[in-house]
Amino acid sequence: MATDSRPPEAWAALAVSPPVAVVGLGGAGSEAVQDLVSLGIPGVRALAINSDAKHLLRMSVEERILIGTRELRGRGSGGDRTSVLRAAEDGREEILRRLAPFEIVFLLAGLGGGTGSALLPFFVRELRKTDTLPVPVAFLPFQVELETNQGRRENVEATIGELEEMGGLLLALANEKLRRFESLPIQRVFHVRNAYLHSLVSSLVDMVENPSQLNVDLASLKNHLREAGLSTLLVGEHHISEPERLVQQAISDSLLDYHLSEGPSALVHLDGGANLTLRTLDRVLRTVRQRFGEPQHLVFGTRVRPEPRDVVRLTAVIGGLRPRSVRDALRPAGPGDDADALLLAR
Ligand SMILES: Nc1nc2c(ncn2[C@@H]2O[C@H](COP(=O)(O)OP(=O)(O)OP(=O)(O)O)[C@@H](O)[C@H]2O)c(=O)[nH]1
Ligand SMILES: [Mg+2]
Repeated sequence: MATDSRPPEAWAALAVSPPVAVVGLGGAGSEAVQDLVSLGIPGVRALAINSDAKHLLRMSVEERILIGTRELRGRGSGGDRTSVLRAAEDGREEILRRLAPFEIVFLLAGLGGGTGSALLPFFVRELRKTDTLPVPVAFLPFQVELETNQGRRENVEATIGELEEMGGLLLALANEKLRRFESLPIQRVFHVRNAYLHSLVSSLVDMVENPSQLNVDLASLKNHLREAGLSTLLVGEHHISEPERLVQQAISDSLLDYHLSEGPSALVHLDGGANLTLRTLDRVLRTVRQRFGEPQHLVFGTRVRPEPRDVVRLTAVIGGLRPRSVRDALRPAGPGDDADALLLAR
């Protein structure tokens, strides 16, 4: 076994903060990234990639990349995935070179248009060939968009089909689940969803960057997520006296209707104060295990702040959901849909 006999200061170089990037693909993805930046994501690099020059110019994201200037002339694709794919091939080397330094890259896209829908599976496939872990986040369009626009529906189905075929992690967030906020202005509604994502990005960075007593190292975190399959995100905050309610509430607020498959997986992160006890953690984990039928892989981490706090915040990625549930999210629930499966998050 080779050992490193250098003084500990020299090891510090190996423990530098994990570089995480959030990358918006197409219009909706870029807007989501911009919103994440506005919520504050210290230490996380933000990029926006689009085929629409006008839209990209409006973005205040630190790195912006225009693709397809030759074919699409900076005008967006108008829903044409095929020409976006050609453009992506042209820009592949340059974009991958820029993404190479990062350990974890969130790829955000609203499905239905041409740009985000084509680039999401493209870069997931490319990054999976490297050491960088891609975390694809797909925003599923509102039902009304799918009912009134056949082209959008076809783009969504093609993209989901490709991502499912590839397997591995896919985080799907359904816009339809945001209807419960329908009295809010539209941008505010998307902001609610982006706040969920913000919580996930911050928790992941936290887990590996702020070592605490219950810390998850970067390698195990990446391995866990790599295998998670179709996943949903749970986020919630509640008084520390009721850890069970914290989990229940996060489940009922989740942004995807889903069915559980055999052996789901769970990544659980708790953010609390100095008074966060092992008992509270235990009650949270026990509730997660009860609700998700004994996840086969459970990884957890905590962030304990120096001062006591009344509330504890939960962020969890529940993986191993049934692939067909993404398609279910694309049509209204009918009678008997849930009969064969445990359906949560309603
Ligand atoms: N503008 C916006 N649209 C969103 C958001 N979240 C989801 N969407 C939906 O995202 C889908 C894709 O739209 P765009 O992102 O504009 O499409 P695009 O990827 O830029 O593709 P093209 O413009 O066709 O090249 C649509 O169904 C939108 O309704 C959001 O935060 N902002
Ligand atoms: Mg666009």
